[in-house]
Amino acid sequence: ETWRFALEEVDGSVQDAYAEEFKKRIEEKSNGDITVEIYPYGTLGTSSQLTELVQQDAIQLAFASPGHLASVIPETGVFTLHFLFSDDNEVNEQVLGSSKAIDMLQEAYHEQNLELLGVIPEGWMVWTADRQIQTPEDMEGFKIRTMTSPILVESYRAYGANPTPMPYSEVYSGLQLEQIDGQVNPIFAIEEMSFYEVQDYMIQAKQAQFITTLVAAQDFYSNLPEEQRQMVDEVTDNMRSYIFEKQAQFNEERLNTIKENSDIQVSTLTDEQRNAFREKSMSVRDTFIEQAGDRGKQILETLQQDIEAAEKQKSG
Ligand code: 6CS
Repeated sequence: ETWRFALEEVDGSVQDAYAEEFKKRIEEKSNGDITVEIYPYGTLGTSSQLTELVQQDAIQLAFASPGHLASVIPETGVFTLHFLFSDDNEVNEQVLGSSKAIDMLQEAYHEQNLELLGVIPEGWMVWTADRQIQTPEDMEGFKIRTMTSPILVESYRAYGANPTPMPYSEVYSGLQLEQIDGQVNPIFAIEEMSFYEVQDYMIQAKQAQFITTLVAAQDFYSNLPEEQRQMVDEVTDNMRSYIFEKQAQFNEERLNTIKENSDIQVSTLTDEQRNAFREKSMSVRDTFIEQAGDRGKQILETLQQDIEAAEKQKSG
């Protein structure tokens, strides 16, 4: 039996590291009854197309990042809201692995023929640009590529930027041809997609994590024999700590690679500078609730409570 697993990222990415380890663990545990075939980004289509293929059970497993998926499941847009999650990514990882908000979200996935298997942070979203950005004023008229969900577009409109949604595969050429002035992604992706080669500035504002979701075709998942379903649940649970360490390692190492291979200017916003963006970002929560309705509102509030509680607990 073959399970097809599609990635929204290329070979060597965080999603690839996840899939390779998942494959290894499943193939071992099933004593070779199951083979996992991995399809890196570019082989099957854009993120949105991959989601459609899973909905049809043409592919059994895929990553479906809220930055795109919120076009289909608006509730997932919660993961793209700015200044919602903790500045401490260990807190975020803990909340994403345990919050009741994830169960509420499962309903919304089921309505779209998808089974939600995990919510996974991949690192801080970092701006790359053709100019220095330290204030919302610096974003005035800035053509920033965003993922394709409407709520993300609103997040950058709130800063005064001119957001341009497009698929991941078009970003490099968009930057090179100056159709866009900048983009936003975690550091590992900025390195492996070579965006840093065609940009002059990298700005770390810690406004959001890149959070992805792992999905299965719902029919596939619910028709699995009980012991295989348990195996999938167990493996995906245990994968959490594995991938959390990997993403931290990839993001750290590749910042060095970028610095070694270019003279891109890397900066980090101060708390005061971040606050100016934070203030502007707050109105986007209302837009999110308009788009995601009551269930979206409940998910947002549950996450807020859980993040706050986890932060308190950690600081003692
Ligand atoms: O920017 C994007 O569209 C993509 N970025 C990453 C890091 N993963 C998948 C996503 O589609």
